[in-house]
Amino acid sequence: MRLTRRNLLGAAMAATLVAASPAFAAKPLTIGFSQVGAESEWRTANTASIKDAARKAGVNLKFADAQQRQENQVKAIRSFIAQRVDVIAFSPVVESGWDTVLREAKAAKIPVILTDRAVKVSDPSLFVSFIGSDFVEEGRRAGRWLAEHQKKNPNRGYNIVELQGTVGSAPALDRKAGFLEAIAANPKLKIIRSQTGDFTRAKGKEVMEAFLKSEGKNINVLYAHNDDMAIGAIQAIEEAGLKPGKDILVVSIDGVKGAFEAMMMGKLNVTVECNPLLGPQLIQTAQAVKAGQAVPKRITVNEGVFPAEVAAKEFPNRQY
Ligand code: GYE
Repeated sequence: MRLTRRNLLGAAMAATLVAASPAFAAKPLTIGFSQVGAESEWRTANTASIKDAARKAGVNLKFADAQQRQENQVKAIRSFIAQRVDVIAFSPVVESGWDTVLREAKAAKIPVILTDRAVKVSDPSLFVSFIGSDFVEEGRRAGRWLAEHQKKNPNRGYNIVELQGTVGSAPALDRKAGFLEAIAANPKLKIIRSQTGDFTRAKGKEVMEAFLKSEGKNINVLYAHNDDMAIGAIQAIEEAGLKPGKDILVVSIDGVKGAFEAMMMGKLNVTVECNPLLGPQLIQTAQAVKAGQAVPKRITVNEGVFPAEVAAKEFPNRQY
């Protein structure tokens, strides 16, 4: 073949096409991700962050919504194993009951990354890394805010009602434990009722209605394990003819926009931040694991506490 300009051009074009064709490009990383559900504003932001980070990194994300049920997560993980994904990631709805399915993933040599919530397993090698917040510390921060508030009114007692998150979930167990620890030394702070509101607005409202029916004006403080339950409960408090944020102090966790709006209206007193934007860290960790690099077993997230006084100033900076 004579090397004419036209031939050269044709060869160059063909080479470019070959390089760009999927058969020759490096195989994209495939991650199977089992999400808890869509129970809260926090979860919506978490899902968006993960999908967005995967898209930006060119990762093939297989996303499954478990609708708050462990059995759906187990099914999703088994299907990811059958599909031979590169990495499995999931946010476990509850802490216990994962040994069997995680052993199956290990036997299939598929690394598992936990995001957001922890698991209790007999063998820590069943997952490579856990990326998420320190929920005990979040509970302590909520308790400390209340203990500080109480110091300003030292003679007053405070009866607290608690709206717990999903039964058996790491954030519900840990946020309860951290809060109790922070108020333990103060006899003026007393939890009089505690029940789950499953992290949703609807349940938060329903359970608060029941608390109000049985305890009425005895209630001085609501401690909610997330903002959505607090927002539902705020409605119940108003419907009972009381002022949330004043007649009943409201303390919650997450720091979603809805909480900042409630603070700006004087209906919520403080929210402890829990950052849902875990997508970029998850994708980076999955890529590192796939490349055979060592990753930290525990990756935490930096977070703050936002009382109502700073809500208006902070609101424009909020990303979720
Ligand atoms: O606080 C709550 C969500 O696991 C940290 O789950 C997460 C919690 C979050 O439903 O709003």
